[in-house]
Amino acid sequence: MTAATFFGVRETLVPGPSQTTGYRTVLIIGPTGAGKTTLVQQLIGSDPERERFPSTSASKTTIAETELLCAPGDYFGVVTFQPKPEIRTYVEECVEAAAIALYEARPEREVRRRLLQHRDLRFRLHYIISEGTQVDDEVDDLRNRRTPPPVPPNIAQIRETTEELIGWILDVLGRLVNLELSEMDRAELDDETVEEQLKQRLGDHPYVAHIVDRLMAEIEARFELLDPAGITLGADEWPLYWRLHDGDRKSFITAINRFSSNSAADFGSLLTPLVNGIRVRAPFHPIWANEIPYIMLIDGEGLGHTPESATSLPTAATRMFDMVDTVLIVDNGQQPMQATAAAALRQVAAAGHADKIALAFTHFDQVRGPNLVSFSDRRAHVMSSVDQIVRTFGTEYGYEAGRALQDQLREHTFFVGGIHETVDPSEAPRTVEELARLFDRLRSEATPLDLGTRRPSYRRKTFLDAVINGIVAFRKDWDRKLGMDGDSGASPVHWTKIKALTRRYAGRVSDEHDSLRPVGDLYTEIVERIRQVIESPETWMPDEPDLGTQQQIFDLFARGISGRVRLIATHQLLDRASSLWTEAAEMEGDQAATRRAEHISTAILGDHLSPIDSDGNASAFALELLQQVTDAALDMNITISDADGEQLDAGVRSPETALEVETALEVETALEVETALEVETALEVEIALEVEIAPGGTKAVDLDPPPVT
Ligand SMILES: Nc1nc2c(ncn2[C@@H]2O[C@H](COP(=O)(O)OP(=O)(O)OP(=O)(O)O)[C@@H](O)[C@H]2O)c(=O)[nH]1
Ligand SMILES: [Mg+2]
Repeated sequence: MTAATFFGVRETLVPGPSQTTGYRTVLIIGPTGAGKTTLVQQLIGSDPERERFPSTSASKTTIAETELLCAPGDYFGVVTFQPKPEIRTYVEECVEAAAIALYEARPEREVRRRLLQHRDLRFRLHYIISEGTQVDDEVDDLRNRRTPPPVPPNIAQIRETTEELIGWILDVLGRLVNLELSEMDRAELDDETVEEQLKQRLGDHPYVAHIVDRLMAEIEARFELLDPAGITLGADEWPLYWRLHDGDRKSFITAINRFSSNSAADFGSLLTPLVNGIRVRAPFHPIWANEIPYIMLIDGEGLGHTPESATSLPTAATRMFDMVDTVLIVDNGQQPMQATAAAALRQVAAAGHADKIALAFTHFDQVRGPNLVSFSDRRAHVMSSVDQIVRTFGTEYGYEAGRALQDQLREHTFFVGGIHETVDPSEAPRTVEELARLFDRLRSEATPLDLGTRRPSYRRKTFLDAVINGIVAFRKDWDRKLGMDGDSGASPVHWTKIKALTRRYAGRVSDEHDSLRPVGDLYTEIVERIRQVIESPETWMPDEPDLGTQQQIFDLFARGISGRVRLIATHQLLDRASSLWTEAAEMEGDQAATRRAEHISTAILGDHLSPIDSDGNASAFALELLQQVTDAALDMNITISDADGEQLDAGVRSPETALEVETALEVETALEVETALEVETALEVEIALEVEIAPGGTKAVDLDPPPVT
C-alpha cells in the first residue's frame, strides 16, 4: 500500500476539499524543528498548554502526515496505521542495533536506547512499550515548563511488565551475541565483516525471531487500549485505520492525542510511532479570529539538516504539489534559509509552483543582534538571506524566473515570534498582524490565469540532453554515496544505512530511508535540468507574449512535466527494479557490504538506469522520460521539433507505459475515490494480495522466555 492509498483512505472517510466547496489546501514543508506544527497550532487555535495538538518538540517530532481540515460542525478523525511488515522491519532493526551495541560493549543505557529508539528517530519504540523518559532527548515541550502530570495507574502497571520484558531481551541478546562470536573465526576477519556476519547469524536465529515476535505482540496489545468499535482491521488482523466522531472538543482532542502525543507521562500507551496519517475535520479557527477558514493544513515530516537531505524533497511532499493551493515553507528566522530550506524553495519553484509559495519565518522573538533593534531591521536581515537564494535561482534559471520568484516572496513572506505560547494581541501585535495576513493568504483564491494563445517552441535534443545529463548526474552522486566513485575522497554513506535502504526498496515499503532518497534525487536532477531548458525556448509562435505571461507558461509546462517525471522515476527505480534491490538486500557472507554497493552501482545505477543503450542511442528509459516532456507539451499546445525543424508527433507512447502511468495516476487522484465502501473493498483486495506474497506473519508466541543453550 502506498502513501497515496492511505491518503485515499483518509480522504474517503473524512472527505476534504473539493473544488465546489471552495476549500483551500496548504502543504507545509520546512526543516525539522522550524516550527511548522507550532504554526499549525496557532492557525487552528489549539491551546499550546492544555491541548498540545498536534505535538511539538525540538526536532523530528511530526512523523505522520497530519491533515487538519477546518470546517463547521462536529469533530471527525481518522488515523491510518503503518502496515505490519514496515513496523516489523523497524523492530528487527532495533533489535539488531541493540545486539551490535552489546558486541561493541557499549554501556547498558546506550544498549537500551538503541533497542527502544530506531536510529532514524522515526520509530520510537519506548513511546509504545515504555521504559521511562531517559531514552529520549526529544520528548514533550512542556517537560521543561512545568511538572509532568501523574502517571495513570494502568500505565504504571504496563511499565512494570515491559521493564521485565526489556530486561529479558537484553539478557538473551547478550548471551546470543557471545555465543555467536565464540563460533566465528574472528582473527581472519576485518571489523566490518565481523559485524556483518554477526548480524547475519543473529538475523537467522530463531531466538531473535522470538524476541521480535514478543515485541510485536506487545505492540499489538496496545491497540486493545482503543475502543474496538472504532478500529477496522486488515486481512492480516493488523489495524488499517481507526475513526472517531465526537461532538465535544475536549474528549475528541484527548482521544486523538494518543496518536500524536509525545508526552512522557503517557509513555507505554501511545500509538504515535505506529501512525502514518491523521486527518481531523473540526470547527478549528485561530483564537483571534472568530471565523472558520475553510482550509486544510497538511503538516508532515520535517526535512533533515544533513547535506544528503538537502538535495531533494521527499516524494510525500512533491506528490502533493499539484493538489494543493499553497506550499507554505516554514523556516527558523534565527538561521534563515540554510541549505535545507533554500533547497526546498528552489525545488518547489523549479517544479513550476512558484506562484503557490508562501514563506513563514518563526522564532522572530529570538532573532537578535546589535543592529537588529526594530521589527523592520530584523525583517530586512532575514529578507536579505531570501534575496540571496532568489539571486542564485535567477542565475540558474534566468533573470525573469528570479524576478518572478522575488515578486512572489516580497508579497508572501511572513514573520512570527513567540508562537509556542498563546499569542496575546495586546502584547504581540506584530505577530498577530502577520498571522492574520498569513491566514488571509491561505484562504484566498488564486486568480485564474489567462495564458493567451502564444506558445514557445523547443528542440527535442535540448530536452533529451537534459534528461540524459540528469540521469548521469544522479548516477555519479549515488556512486559517491556508495563509495564507488574511485578515490574522490568524499566519505560514503555508512553501509548499515545503505542496507536498510535496500530492504525498503526490496519490499517496496518506502522510497526513502533516513535522508536517503534515490527516487527523490533522480526526480530532482532531471526536473531541475528540464526547467532550465524550458526557460530558453528556441522561438515563440506566432510571437512573444509579455514576460509575466512567459513565466506563467513556463511554470505550467514545468508542472505538467514534473508530476509525470516523478511517476516514471518511481516506477523505474522502485517498482521495476525491486528484484535487483532484493538481490542487494540479501547479500551475505564475506565483504557483503562492499559487494552490495557494487551490485547497486553496476546492476541498478549502471545497467538498469543507463541513459544510453548498447548502440550508443538514448535508452528506452531516457526516451520514456522524454516522452513525458512531449506529452506535457501536447497538453499545452507547445511545439517540440526534431533537428530538421519537423514537429514531432507527440502522441506516440508505448501502450505499456501509458497503462502504468495511468494506473499510478489513478491511485494518486485519491480525491476521485467515491465511497468509503469502494475503498474498503479495494483495500481488502489489496491487503489480501499483499498477505499472499508477504513472508509468513507472526505466530502466537509462548510468553515464557526461552532458555538459552
Ligand atoms: N521561541 C520560540 N520558539 C518556537 C517558535 N516556534 C516554534 N518554537 C519551538 O520550536 C520547537 C520546534 O517546533 P515544532 O513546531 O515542533 O517544529 P516542526 O517544524 O513541526 O518540527 P518537526 O515536526 O520535527 O518537523 C518547539 O520547541 C517549539 O516550541 C517561536 O516563534 N519562538
Ligand atoms: Mg512538526
